[in-house]
Amino acid sequence: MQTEDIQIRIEDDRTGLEIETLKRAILDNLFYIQGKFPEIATLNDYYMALAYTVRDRLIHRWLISSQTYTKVQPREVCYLSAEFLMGPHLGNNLINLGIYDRMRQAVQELGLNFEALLEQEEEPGLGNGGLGRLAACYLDSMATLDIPSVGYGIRYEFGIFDQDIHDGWQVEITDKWLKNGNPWEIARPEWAFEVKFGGRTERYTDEKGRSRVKWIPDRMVQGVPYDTPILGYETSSTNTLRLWSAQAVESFDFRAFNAGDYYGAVGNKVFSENLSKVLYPNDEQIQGKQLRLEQQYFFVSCSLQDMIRTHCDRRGLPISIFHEKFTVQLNDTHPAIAVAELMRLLLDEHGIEWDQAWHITQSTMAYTNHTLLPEALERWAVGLFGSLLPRHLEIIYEINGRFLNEVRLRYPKDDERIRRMSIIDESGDRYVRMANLATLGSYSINGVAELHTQLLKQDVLHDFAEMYPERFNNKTNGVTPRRFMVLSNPRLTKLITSKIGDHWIRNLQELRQLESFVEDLEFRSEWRQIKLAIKRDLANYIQEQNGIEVNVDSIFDIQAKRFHEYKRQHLNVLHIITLYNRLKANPNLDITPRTFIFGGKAAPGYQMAKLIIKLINSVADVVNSDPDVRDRIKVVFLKDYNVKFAQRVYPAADLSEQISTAGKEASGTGNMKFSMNGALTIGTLDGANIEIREEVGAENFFLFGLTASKVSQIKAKGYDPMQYYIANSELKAAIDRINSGFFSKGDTALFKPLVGSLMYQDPYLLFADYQSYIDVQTQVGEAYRDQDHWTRMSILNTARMGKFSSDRSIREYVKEVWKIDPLKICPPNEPCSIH
Ligand code: T68
Repeated sequence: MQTEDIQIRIEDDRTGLEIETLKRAILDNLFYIQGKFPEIATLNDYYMALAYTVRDRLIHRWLISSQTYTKVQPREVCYLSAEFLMGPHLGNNLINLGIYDRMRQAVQELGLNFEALLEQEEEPGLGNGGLGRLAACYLDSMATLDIPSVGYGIRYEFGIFDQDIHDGWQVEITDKWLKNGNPWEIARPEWAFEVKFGGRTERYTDEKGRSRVKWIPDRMVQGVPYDTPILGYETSSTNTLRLWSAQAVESFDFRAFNAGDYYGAVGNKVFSENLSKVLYPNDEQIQGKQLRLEQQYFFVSCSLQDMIRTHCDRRGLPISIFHEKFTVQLNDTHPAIAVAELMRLLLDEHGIEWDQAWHITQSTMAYTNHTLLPEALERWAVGLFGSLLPRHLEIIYEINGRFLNEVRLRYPKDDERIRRMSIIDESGDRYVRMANLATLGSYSINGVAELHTQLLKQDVLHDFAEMYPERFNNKTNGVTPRRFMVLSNPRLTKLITSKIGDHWIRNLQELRQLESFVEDLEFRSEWRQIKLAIKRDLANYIQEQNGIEVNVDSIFDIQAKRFHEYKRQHLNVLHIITLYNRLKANPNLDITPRTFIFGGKAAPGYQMAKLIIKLINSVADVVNSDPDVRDRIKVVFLKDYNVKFAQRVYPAADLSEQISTAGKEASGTGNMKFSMNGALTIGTLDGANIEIREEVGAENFFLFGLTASKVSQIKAKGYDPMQYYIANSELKAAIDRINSGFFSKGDTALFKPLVGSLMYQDPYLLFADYQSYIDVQTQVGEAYRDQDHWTRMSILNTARMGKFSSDRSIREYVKEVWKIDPLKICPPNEPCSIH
């Protein structure tokens, strides 16, 4: 097909990529968009002008993409996620447009500081951690691989809180990320949808004499889409991130107002606008709050209505082939209500019969599980669920009834199995189990690393995997090398590219070619110099932020991730205290100097996680100022860990701490980002660590600890942490040191909850893994002394990380799950044909 007819031909300051054009465009946007002249423009005005200059160039590609999709009507992926942890857009868009260096020059020629402008961008922190960041990496890869896709989520007015530290404690501060405006989004109020809540259902007979159901809600909210363009790397494909913002519905408001219920009307406005107000800051633990279910249903309903409108109205296609044109990937169970909502839309709004509706639904949905932790498995009290979504509860009962009949046929008289597989948990108070709903409603169910998928099939979804083995598959996570190497580590990128060219950026397996440079003395020296320069940058940042001077020749030993007991930041602390005790006992002890760096947020209601942060800061205070230590160890807690900051941290690490209790971390993705940037990993056989070790080689990975199966065995036998405490003098000394009040100015009560939990329960087996961890840390210290050997291991880590590009993950989803063909988008102003 010739596509000249869908070319948009504009040749002006909004599209040109030459330095002079870019300069003119920035000044033009400063003038016309910001309404400022240079003499009075603030840094933010210049940032906005620069961002609009970049956005203009995206929009051209975006509109060509969207016109092409309208014309070709390809199959599309809709990635439904309650979280998208995008991080700053500007730098990434410049990389993907291929004009990073040119733009820097343009900006400098205008007399502006490019780095300061990049820094000026407020981070859109619309996610908690790994799950939200994975969604963002996948958007980048889908666009890069020319896969027509939309990311659907919520435009939270306040994202994940900013973290401050007061007296060693975490303090949460509201994240007002929209305060200076968001140049990357475009509001589309004309494409809003209404979402119903509460009320009751009514049966009626339609004109064809069929029995139908009508939902009469008692509240209504409007979802307004805000669109952000997502450009791929070295392609014109530009997909959409569509985030829904909740607004009051005018007509609904007026009805109450006319009846004299002014407060009721205003109340509805408050209810509506609260919906998308704030992201729930809890990762891996659910709270069962009504507002959270409202948020989930709100964005799911808007998104499905949007897909159906595109399909039926814009493309004029019959609803019966909806599943051929759309596939929905559910990012965990947060959007799992989509199963019931699509059924409702098909049954009640489109008048489709049950069996066909179920066929369409089940052929549309695919579900990714991200956790096995029981406290993170979503379930909603039936009462709450029914009062908010009465029609959905009926549909779920019907799905469940039909399903359990099948189970009964297949496994007669197995009541236990029926109880386990039911969507409704009836073991006590009744709950809707969202994982069961998602599993049953999906044609594909996947875990996020080999071990995780295996445990998922063995444990949480065992009965389902037995009944529908063909639906289960693994998709090991990946991360985008554009943001986490090219953008965040320009020095290393330049060195790599000077040796092997730049194809590795879209085909990460090509990093393997670096292996042939391992024996090259000069290459190793350059590699080492680069790491040192990056460490110097981080050291300056630490000096600025924390006022702590660190030794750049020490091992930068970094643990950066959300705080959770299963991630075992406190095991890391036990190692620090052990080293400290050794130095106190023997001040002349020859140890490899280390800088322990921590970053991460704790859920605001998670007391134990917050206490671990306090412990780190308390240990830091003591260790950093003890003259006996003589700067051989330093402890640094860097506050407010987010994407922006992560990009600074990964490249600077020598050692990456991936020390979760085996079987608990579904995959991990930080582990990949560190290793790609040449850090060595100290880690357990958990999540993707196992696959990373397989790739980089056991000799380039510091392994310690129990395996997942050993962990369950020990637990089954009855684990007694006290035995380890009694038998291990160094462990005992470390624990006693905390207990004695040594780190808490004599306050022996402060860390009691933490120490007590370890000594008497230790649910995450720190004591059982302690000695192994300490031993391997000793090996790390020794290995670091041979800088040349360490550098070889570092190079091999980077060289062998090709598997962990999110491009690989997305290729697997495309081929094995979604079955979508790539669709090339014509570059602006170049006639081409669509394949
Ligand atoms: C993470 N999960 C996994 N959850 O812990 C991690 N949870 O192993 C994995 O690599 C990553 O997902 C990507 O697959 C999360 O990040 C959450 O953030 C979360 C948020 C809300 C509710 C529950």
